[in-house]
Amino acid sequence: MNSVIKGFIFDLDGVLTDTAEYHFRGWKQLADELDIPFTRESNEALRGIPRRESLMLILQGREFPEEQILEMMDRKNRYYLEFIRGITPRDLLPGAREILEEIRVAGLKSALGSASKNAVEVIERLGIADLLDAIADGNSVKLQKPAPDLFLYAAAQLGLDPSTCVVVEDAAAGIQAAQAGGFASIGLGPSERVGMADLVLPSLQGVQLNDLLARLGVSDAG
Ligand code: B16
Ligand code: MG
Repeated sequence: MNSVIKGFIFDLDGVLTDTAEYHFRGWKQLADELDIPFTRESNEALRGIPRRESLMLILQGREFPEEQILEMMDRKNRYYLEFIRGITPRDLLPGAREILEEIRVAGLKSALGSASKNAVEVIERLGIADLLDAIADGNSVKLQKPAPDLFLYAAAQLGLDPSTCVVVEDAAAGIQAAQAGGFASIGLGPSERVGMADLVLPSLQGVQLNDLLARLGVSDAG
């Protein structure tokens, strides 16, 4: 791992805010309409997984023509868009704004690295658009996590080498993507899920930049 860190790439859902609940409600409404069983427990498997792949997991091998697949994805997204209309800065997860501000004050860079095609709308509603130097979202690259492409795109937007960036993720697929791209990684959540990250924390609450860098065994560029 490089000993100098110049930037951070943050996942959105599960790291900066908890849109997972709204994704769940959208999928649940669709699944109910299709009479397909779908529970909060099965929703856990969709963490960090893009829209089409999420639908495939819900359909569990049931086959539909492409036209209907597209309609289902669109229907779920319409429900989701309704839910996220209510997002405000109060929906930031504890510690999220504080660490973004600390990174900015320290002269380091921050980017978003989210699989969501709705990420820009969410960060604007959260009021953190001005704290992010670059956006990589579900529209930025073709290959999604666990492929490293999204994070590589984010690092390129920041003008930084992957070895100088830390990815912060809550999903196993996201940590795999970070490692595949040569990034240092911080996993938020239980070690059964993100235990392969370089550093595992319960959340960003109370987290301080210097402490993070020290625990990763790196220093900042300053
Ligand atoms: P959309 P992240 C992911 O966000 C969510 O965790 C996942 O549940 C969702 O299906 C995916 O975005 C795509 O979202 O339907 O809005 O394009 O964790 O990568 O920030
Ligand atoms: Mg996530």
